[in-house]
Amino acid sequence: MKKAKAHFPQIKPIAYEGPKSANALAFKHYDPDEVIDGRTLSAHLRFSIAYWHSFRGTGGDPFGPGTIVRPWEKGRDAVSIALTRMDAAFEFFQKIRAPFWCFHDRDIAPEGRTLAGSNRNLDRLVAHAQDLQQATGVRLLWGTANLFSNPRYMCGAATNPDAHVFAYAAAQVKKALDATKRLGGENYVFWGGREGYETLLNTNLKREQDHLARFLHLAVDYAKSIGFKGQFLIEPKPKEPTKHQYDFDVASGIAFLRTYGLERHFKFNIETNHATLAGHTFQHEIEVAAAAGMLGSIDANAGDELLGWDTDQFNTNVRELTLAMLSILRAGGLGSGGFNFDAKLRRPSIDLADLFHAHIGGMDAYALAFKVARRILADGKFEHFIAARYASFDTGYGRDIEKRRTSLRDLNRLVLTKLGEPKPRSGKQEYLENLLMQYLHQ
Ligand code: XLS
Ligand code: NI
Ligand code: NI
Repeated sequence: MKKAKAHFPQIKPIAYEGPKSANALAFKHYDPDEVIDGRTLSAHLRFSIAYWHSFRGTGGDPFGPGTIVRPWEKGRDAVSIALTRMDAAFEFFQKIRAPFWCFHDRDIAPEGRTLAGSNRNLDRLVAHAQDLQQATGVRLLWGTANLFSNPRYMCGAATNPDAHVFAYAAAQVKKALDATKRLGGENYVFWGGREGYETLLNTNLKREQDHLARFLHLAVDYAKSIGFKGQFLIEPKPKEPTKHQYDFDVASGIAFLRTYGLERHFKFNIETNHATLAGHTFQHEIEVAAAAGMLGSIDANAGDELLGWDTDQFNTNVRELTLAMLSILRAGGLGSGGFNFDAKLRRPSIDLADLFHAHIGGMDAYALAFKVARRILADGKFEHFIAARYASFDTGYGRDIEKRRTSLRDLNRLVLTKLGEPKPRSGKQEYLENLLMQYLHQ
């Protein structure tokens, strides 16, 4: 492969310079090469860049067109532009020191006039991605299919009332799975963009849910038939673009997967901003997935407390991320997952350097949170507090309850003859919040 021309000539690969550095284009907390417990920080955190936001996002919103104009967005035709764009993307992945990337089929290759034409374009770009992955060492965290932008999917893809659209979406997923496998993708994501409804006046909810499950089973079967070993992930989101999305949050996702016998094949890709849209904290969604052994990966971003939609901002809230990281580390980490920056620049952030500032902040915040969470766990103060809070279930009748060795009759007798009234004990929330603050500002 010929050496591509630099698309970010002014920017050198981002280096770690430590917390005191005044260089805005340096990491303050994320040293990708730092070895912790025998693994580099880069291998612990598995950061990934989202192609759609960073290389297809233009800053457009419902009130106005895009503001971000990239110098590489020119060429003879859509495919040649896509090839150059991908060169720029891989240069960025390397300079920002991200070991992974993620994409939707339609982010990397333009749609053709027919499915066969789209597939040809995709093949072209997947071949190019293969070369670039090999040349740079950047790997694919996950692939997915865009089943929500094209007008054919306006009433959903797998949940579309028209079987023709279901079939088309199935064909598109088959191809996206082929592409993901070819690029060594470690996971494959289903985000149910328009798999929901706008009004129940025109919707058979039960039938749509059945169809969604059928669709996922078809994908599982196909993956098995081609020997794709990646982990399947569901990415819950309660709404937007639809009024109600079927994979509303992790809890409803678990219920859905179990209802249809899919739970062995899926884990969750949890997005911070989707958690908050569902009325949960980020940490809550992680805990619910971890409790079911279904914590898969993270779409790292943040919403805005004052805006009720998916603003997909870069997250520098170290407190929120430390709590999330605590739950992730307690669960034993993300396995084949990683932290994918499903986040976009604000509309006025039009400079090339802004793309770097955004990711540097996101990576530094996660690295800091990782270190603080590790310190908290090593000290064990919170662990001991929580363990002590439930200690009455470790022995005696408490243990019998957990081990299913008591009945209502037994417990009734016990309270009447021996235990009497329970003695209230403080939950100590303020004490614990202060303790957390101490760790955050050491
Ligand atoms: C949109 C989703 C989307 C998925 C991938 O809200 O976050 O970007 O991550 O389809
Ligand atoms: Ni996402
Ligand atoms: Ni999102």
